[in-house]
Amino acid sequence: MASKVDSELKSSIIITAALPYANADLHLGHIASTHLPPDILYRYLKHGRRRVVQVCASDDFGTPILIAAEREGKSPSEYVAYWRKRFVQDLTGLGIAYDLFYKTSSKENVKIVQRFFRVLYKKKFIFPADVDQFYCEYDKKFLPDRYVKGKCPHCGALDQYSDGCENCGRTLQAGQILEPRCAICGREPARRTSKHYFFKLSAFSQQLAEWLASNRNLQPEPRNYVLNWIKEGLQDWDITRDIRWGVKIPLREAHGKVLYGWFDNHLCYVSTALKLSRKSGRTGQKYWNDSTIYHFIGKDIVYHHYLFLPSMRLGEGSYKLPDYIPTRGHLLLQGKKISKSRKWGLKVKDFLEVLPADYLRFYLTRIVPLGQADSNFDLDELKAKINNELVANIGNFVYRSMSFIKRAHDSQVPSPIGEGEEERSLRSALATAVKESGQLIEEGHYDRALKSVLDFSTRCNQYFQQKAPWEKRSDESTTMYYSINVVASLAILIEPFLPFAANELWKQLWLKGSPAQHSWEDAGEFLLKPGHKIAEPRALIRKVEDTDIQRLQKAMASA
Ligand code: B3M
Ligand code: ZN
Repeated sequence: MASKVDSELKSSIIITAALPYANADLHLGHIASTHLPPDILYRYLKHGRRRVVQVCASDDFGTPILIAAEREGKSPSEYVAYWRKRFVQDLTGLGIAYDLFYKTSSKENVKIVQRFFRVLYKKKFIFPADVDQFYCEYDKKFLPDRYVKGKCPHCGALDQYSDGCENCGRTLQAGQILEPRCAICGREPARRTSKHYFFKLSAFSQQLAEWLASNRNLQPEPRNYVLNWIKEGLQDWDITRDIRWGVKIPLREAHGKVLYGWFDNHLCYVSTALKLSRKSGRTGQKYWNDSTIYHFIGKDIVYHHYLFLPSMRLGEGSYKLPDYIPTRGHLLLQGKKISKSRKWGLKVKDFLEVLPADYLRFYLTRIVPLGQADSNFDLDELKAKINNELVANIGNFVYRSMSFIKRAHDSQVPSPIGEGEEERSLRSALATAVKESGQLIEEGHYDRALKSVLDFSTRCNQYFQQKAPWEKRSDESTTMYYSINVVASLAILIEPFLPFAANELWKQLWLKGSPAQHSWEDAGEFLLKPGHKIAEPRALIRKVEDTDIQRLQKAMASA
């Protein structure tokens, strides 16, 4: 991705992450592609005191959620409220700093969704058509999406939902599934005609192709395969469902239907961001259109974000398209695909019961690149990376420097006596790390940005080792002045990745405020003056033990 951040210094930035369905716990897959990458960018931008907000929400509507609520004997709104609360707990636990984690069922979202519908309908981008639908005579209802199971017409996989095949990944249109069965009672459903509304996706083919070709911030891989889909021809899109749980169709002849979840959910990016804009006193639409917009997603929802979302905005006409849609691949666990039905996954809450949030942030950032390739979460590698890089590299340098100051200087930062060759070289390594890591973050390469910070920390360890302050040479105070100051620099540089460790370190350095209040460039300055007293050093990061790994292994198999 090309970096535009510099030239956009004055404008505001809106960052969104794909909305989790309100029917299951967040697992590591959600975090790797969708919640952690934007949080690194957000935290970094805040260091520059940029006007940036980060929003997300629970995706509340849809058939699977309604079915699950019915099964638990809860009202759907009660059911989704439970999950939203769980999401907020997990995300807060991970230090993902949303300015607002809202919901697609909010009154603000319903309002904007209905407005979109009305405008698109008036402009004839939405039109009615009769469709053949499954209907269960026994349960007396229409059976959309997950209410019907059967055989995939493409690959023959059994026990697939009627809206898409988990096995071959294709989406299915109503009525395509073979050997259909009602998911509630198991009986074979009848077919009935029902009036639905369609969105004229095909009308936007050309505009979409132009936008995809001209927006140079988009990643080439998704751009190219989406352009291919357009070439193959886009199908108009059934945006109504015969259920009660959803945004009501704002027409008199709504036929007891609601809008399909993918019509309303991405508009929640807009409605949620606008709710924050009202707080800042700016009018909503202008705020949106003056901002740089990022939508972070996983590669499984490219179709929806590169086609549905922009075409609805183009058709309605008042909200600009995204500037960036950072798209990342799937996360495998121990080499295997995460799967609910195969009970293979790792929930955020289970991870946090065993190890601190920063460990997950660190490891995921290290292994997930910007791109479509899948990444593999491996427990042995997690242990090795934490113990060798986080503990033995950063943790070691920080602890050694601080303990030395405590022991040899009564916890006071000593005065340097001149600057030698090694000091000049350390300073220049610091300047490089600050610049390089910042640039890599702006380009979306968080893995490489973190590596750059780690390389600097390696350099700090070498400096300390070379200068051997314990030998009490004449320039020992210079060594310690430099060492403790680059410790403070590291606190700023690790903050987007490891916010908990960064803040803890800040406290131990007895500095005012927080590392987040400093600009990125401040990391290149020496913030600790001679005479400054530091607090009691404590090990920032503990090692990962075999018992931790065993507990995580167990949690994976029972996810
Ligand atoms: N809830 C699908 C998913 O969780 C969907 C994303 C909505 S983003 C507007 O992958
Ligand atoms: Zn299939």
